[in-house]
Amino acid sequence: MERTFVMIKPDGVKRGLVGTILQRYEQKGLTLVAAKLLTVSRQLAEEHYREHSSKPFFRELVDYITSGPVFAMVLEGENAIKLVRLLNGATKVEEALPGTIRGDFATSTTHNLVHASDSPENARREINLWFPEL
Ligand code: FUP
Repeated sequence: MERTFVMIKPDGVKRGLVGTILQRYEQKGLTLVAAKLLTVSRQLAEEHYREHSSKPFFRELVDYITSGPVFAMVLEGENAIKLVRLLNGATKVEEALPGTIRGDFATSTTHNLVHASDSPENARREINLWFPEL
């Protein structure tokens, strides 16, 4: 069993897509281990996205992720990290295929609805950062 950190970003919460998105993960067979709705501090946002701190879009990314509540969760299942990223779809909006969450609901690469850990190392780091109690 593998665990991954997943977040429905502020546009997903504002658009009322939490239930729809969560349903896709659950229907696939992933199990919800922990979840919370929270407004993200700049400190947490900058730590979460620290690998992007030198990128031109970093400020916009931090502004966006702190702009309203997010729904953060930990999902568990076999190959959970890869599976969630498949369900989410490609990062770039023009590459996200229909049938994926981004492909079906997102219209912007920055406002792309969901985040999920991309490796076992990052999953560990992100779960510790967002759910230190686990
Ligand atoms: P992902 O792992 O799919 O979240 O994608 P990345 O880690 O590559 O990017 C993190 C976030 O940066 C993305 F969710 C969206 C944002 N981003 C941009 O705003 N512009 C870009 O050119 C690339 C990424």
